[in-house]
Amino acid sequence: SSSKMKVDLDSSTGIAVVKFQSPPVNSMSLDFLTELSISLEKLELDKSCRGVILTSAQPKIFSAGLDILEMYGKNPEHYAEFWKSVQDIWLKLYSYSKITIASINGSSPAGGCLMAMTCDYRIMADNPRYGIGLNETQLGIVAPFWFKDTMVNTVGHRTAELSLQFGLMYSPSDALKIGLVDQVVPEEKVLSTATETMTQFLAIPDHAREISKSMMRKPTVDRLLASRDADIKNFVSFISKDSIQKSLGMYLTMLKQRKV
Ligand code: CO8
Repeated sequence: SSSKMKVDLDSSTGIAVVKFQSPPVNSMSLDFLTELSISLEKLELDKSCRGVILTSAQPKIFSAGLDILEMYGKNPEHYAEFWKSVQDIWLKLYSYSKITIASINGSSPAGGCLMAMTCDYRIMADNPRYGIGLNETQLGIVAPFWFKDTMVNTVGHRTAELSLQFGLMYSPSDALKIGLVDQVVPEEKVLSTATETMTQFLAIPDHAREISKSMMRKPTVDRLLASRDADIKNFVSFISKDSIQKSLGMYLTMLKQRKV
């Protein structure tokens, strides 16, 4: 295991648990994304692994999403490198051949929600203090088309449209109602429910399941593959704008002032 990812593979069941351990909030920095990518690659190549559960080692937080500091006050080369690694992790997870289950044991805004949505199944802790959603517009930024596609594929067009415009964060029970998560269970049961659900997936022949998954997801994956460079250019020019940098700066200040 690397420093930000704790990986436990049970070779008798074929189930790997990848725990994010990047305090305080598992924000997805370049290092976080690189380590997650390496862990996923290793597991993909490991024949004794058939499914991966993503969860958090931090209490109350699944992931705070992209690390805002990677998008604030840096140079264009940095933004481009960061965005490429965000694309990489999405491409890897959305087209991952093995079963993936998100064990969402805390809040999961923006990039955290995106990561959960790339999984085959989502189980969230029933704590009403936790929220999940694509809240980008609340930061004055815009979720890119492939974030939007992932949400449409998960909750449908109308719900995604409302959700994206308002930058809605959903409580676990509301997330369940719109189908953003598949199950809500008591906090202490999130991981064990993920394992039980994984066992149900494992009963399906891998090959048939993999082809079905790919059939559902390939058009969405291909859209980004066809325009990766343009998408990076878009991101870099958008995030470099003075007005956007100002919004992010205000949002960071707000996050810090919220402190008790
Ligand atoms: N990036 C960097 N730092 C963060 C982030 C983040 N995403 N989230 C929190 N932090 C920092 C806080 O500023 C704080 O720092 P400090 O200790 O220096 O004051 C520290 O982490 C702890 O945060 P909190 O005190 O807020 O912790 P809480 O336990 O009270 O709350 C939450 C945890 C709920 C996760 C809360 O921190 C939160 O809501 N964070 C913001 C989450 C967010 O809005 N993320 C959006 C990121 S943008 C994204 O993922 C997609 C971008 C798409 C880009 C498209 C552009 C074109």
